[in-house]
Amino acid sequence: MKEPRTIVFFINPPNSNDLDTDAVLKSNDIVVSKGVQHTDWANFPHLGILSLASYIDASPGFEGHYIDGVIHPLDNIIAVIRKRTSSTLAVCLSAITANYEAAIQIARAVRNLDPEIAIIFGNDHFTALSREILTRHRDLIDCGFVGNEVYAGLFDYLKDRQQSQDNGIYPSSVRFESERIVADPTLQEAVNRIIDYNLIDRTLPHTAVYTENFTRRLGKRIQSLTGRRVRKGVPIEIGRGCIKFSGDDACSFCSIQYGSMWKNELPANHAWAAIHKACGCRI
Ligand code: B12
Repeated sequence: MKEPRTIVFFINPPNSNDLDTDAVLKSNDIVVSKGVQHTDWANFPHLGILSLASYIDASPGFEGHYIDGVIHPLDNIIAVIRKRTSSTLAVCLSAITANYEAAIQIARAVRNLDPEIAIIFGNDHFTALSREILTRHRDLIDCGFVGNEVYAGLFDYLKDRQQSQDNGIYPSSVRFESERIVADPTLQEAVNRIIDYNLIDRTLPHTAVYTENFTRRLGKRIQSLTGRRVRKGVPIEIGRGCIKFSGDDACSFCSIQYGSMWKNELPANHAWAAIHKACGCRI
């Protein structure tokens, strides 16, 4: 019997305008975003795919791989998948409008590499336009998930794909089944607390670039504004407020932001430590 495939890639595709322009035009897609709307924002890890990769990696029978295409060129991303083709179960693409065409290009390359690898989409662009995207790319995208509460559905879908099935109920999924689009309802989920910051550098190195960019673009500015030296960062969504759950990490939202790697390196007089003192959590 064949060994079951275990590897699941979680990819933040590069911003579409960073691809070779000719290739983008040749792919004959409608270009939904313009170069001028993008920046190279490789200052922080991509928390969405890190969180999903960590969750899946911690599940028995799966290996989660994190890749940020804002740092690594498309060819390198495909080469990494090519090297592991026969063990790769799925490639999960995190699509916002800025990187949607790049996501489609990665999906096409993976499909050409091995049609058995499941192509899964998620994040805002898919959430907003799931039916349109699936109708246009029904032969390319096996399944997509809408919204944030996608962990249980994604796990169930991957588990079934591992056993060559895909006709169960997968909360938050949208996909083609028997010639029609099926959307399974979302189930309320607790915040995922499994975050493995080691995954950031396990498949390809990312931290050095994040740190270098952070220092150059933000560190100096923070120092001139606050007098504090900050070497690394992860974004905090302050618009959402601080969700204060009790527990070891005190603040579950911040625990997403400050996993061991970043947290241990945060000096007590760090600018964000001050922010968090104000919000009352014990980082
Ligand atoms: C932090 C942040 C950043 C950070 C980090 C980005 C990153 N790569 O993680 C920085 C500052 C670097 C950044 C940069 C940019 N950002 Co920004 N960013 C945010 C912000 C504030 C929070 C995102 C976040 O971390 N959420 C927490 C994590 C855990 O959730 P998540 O990433 O959404 O992932 C969840 C789901 O979406 C889903 N999911 C995600 N990916 C996948 C993939 C699969 C297969 C599945 C199944 C599910 C899934 O599951 C996750 C768990 O629940 C959002 C606004 C918001 N409140 O959401 C804007 C936002 C995502 N950014 C946006 C934009 C436009 C950009 C830039 C293009 C800006 C620019 N002009 O350059 C760049 C793009 C950089 C890039 N290509 O990665 C827009 C996207 C609009 C759109 N839908 O197209 C948003 C929505 C802000 C806005 N309203 O305009 N951003």
